[in-house]
Amino acid sequence: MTSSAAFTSEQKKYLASRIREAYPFLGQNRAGQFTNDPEESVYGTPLDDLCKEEVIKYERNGLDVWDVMQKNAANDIFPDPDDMFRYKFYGMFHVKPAQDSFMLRCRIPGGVLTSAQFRGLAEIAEDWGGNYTDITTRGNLQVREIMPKNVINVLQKLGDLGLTSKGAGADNVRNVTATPTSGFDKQELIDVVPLARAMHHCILNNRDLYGMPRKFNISFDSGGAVSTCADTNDIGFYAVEVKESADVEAGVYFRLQLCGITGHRQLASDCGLLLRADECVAVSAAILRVFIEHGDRTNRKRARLKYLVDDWGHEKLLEKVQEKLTFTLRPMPLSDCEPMPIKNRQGHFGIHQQSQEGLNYVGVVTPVGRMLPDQMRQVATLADKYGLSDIRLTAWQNIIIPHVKDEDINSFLIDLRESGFSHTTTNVSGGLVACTGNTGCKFAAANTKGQAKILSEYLDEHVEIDTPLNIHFTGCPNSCAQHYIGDIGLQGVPCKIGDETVEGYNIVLGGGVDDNRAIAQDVFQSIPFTEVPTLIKYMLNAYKECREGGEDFAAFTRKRSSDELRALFTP
Ligand code: SRM
Ligand code: SF4
Repeated sequence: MTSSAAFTSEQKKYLASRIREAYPFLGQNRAGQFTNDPEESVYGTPLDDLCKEEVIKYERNGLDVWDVMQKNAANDIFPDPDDMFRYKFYGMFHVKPAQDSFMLRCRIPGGVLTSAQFRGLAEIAEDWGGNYTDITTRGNLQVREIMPKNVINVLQKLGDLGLTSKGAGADNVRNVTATPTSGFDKQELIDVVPLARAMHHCILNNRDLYGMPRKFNISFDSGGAVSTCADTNDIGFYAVEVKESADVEAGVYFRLQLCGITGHRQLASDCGLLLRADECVAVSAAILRVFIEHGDRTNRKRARLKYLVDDWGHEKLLEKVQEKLTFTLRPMPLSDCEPMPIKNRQGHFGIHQQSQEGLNYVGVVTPVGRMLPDQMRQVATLADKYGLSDIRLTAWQNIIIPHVKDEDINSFLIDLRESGFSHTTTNVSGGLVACTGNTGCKFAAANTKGQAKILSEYLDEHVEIDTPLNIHFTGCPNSCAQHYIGDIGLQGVPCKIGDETVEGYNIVLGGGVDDNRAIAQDVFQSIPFTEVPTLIKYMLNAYKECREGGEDFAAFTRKRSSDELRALFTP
């Protein structure tokens, strides 16, 4: 703690009363809260009870460090620990000891970029970063190895590109995701990019929507073919069709799902409401404000929406949300809606016809999301030459280039190949997702990105799999790459071989999202990575031998207990 810790509780109360006398109504306090009682509590939590991060936010709002960043940039120094936390309000993470530099996390609502923005991001990585970028599991982009002197250069350029990183880290609503094929997907019910953008701007322009009790995720699913994993989010909107109902006109609406948080082994659940598209942003803002007012500010482990709803239930939460709305929430059982369209698990790569006659989108494989600036420029050129300069990033850490004409497909593919990219991949590599891992993240117990590539190359060479498979590599229990939704999920752990500690994984099996939803079950613990490729090869061969009909790996594993799977899959 910094300055406030220097005062006793009595002194703080005295100072608070003096400030109140001098300023009877302060409006919005430093924590971003609208109040006339600014110095005694943060949304009802007494100052003495606040956890460390809340004290930091209380002492100075994370949005108010621009001058500090400028000064530190001029002197090429890192901030003090409190400002280090506040820098994350600008998407700047000091990732020491993994790397003694900043990582920039952008905000790219719906993962939608123009080719000019893509080129600009490549330049940021080249001029001020480590000369590479990573697509994240929220269809977003990170640039690493930024030195303190370049923080302002990077943020200014991001602004010049029409992008921002505000609220990309710390206790803020993270990048708003949307189905990456929105606007051109043959099976979508509604284009959800406008909703993701509206949500993004609502957050950016309401100061009270920063500095929540903890991070928060919002996602919009269009009913399209490619998953955006909306049910792993705190709020997941799913487009649905209502054909016949006494209560509403036939049409497309949204279901509201709440409290997805897969690191805590929970997918979001439907809360019994039907929303019109134009109601979704207001409902999200109301939920955020209820969470801001009532979320736990004393214990970080219980500060996510899940724990408020665990205490209250959906009903009480929705009552509080209703109080903040100017329209009445509309209950409707999920069973009164048409079944949600099924996802195409390979829809994020390969060539797919669009809803627009004669046009196609092409999913380009970018293994574990890493790209070099030159590769990014090549993608931008392809999007300009064959498409409408539109580039989409997916939660599967790859790229989609839409609007390629039928007659141009062949030359597009030739150019794509010449750029060193491919639109085809195997059932293993196509579903490979990996978090940053120990080359960049201090929490990681393993080199997730590197080992994910080694594993997929090994499996591509040694096993033939005829059904899509998602393999998720997460470096620690935080679950950034969502191992609990993988057909195969690997979570990094240190392992002992004799006296030596080596990188290894716990392995979970049978997870999935959307129409295939399930939290994977724990099957293997502490397997050194050197043994992982052969173990998974054995697993996949055993599955192929024992499966019934064409059942996929997830269906196969879900029919069996953890003990049965361990027995069957142990070589
Ligand atoms: Fe994450 C913390 C990377 C998506 C759950 N996550 C971190 C930090 C910031 C660790 C740190 O404090 O230094 C990682 C930075 C590594 C680095 O330097 O790159 C990090 N998380 C990532 C990314 C980059 C993984 C990736 O390679 O794609 C993802 C960035 C998404 C984005 O663009 O915003 C990322 N993290 C997620 C997800 C998935 C999602 O958001 O859809 C989750 C699980 C969902 C959830 O709601 O929890 C996730 N990250 C966490 C947690 C655990 C939070 C919890 O309450 O359990 C932490 C730890 C924390 O917040 O204290 C964390
Ligand atoms: Fe870091 Fe753990 Fe997230 Fe991987 S899962 S990026 S190791 S915090």
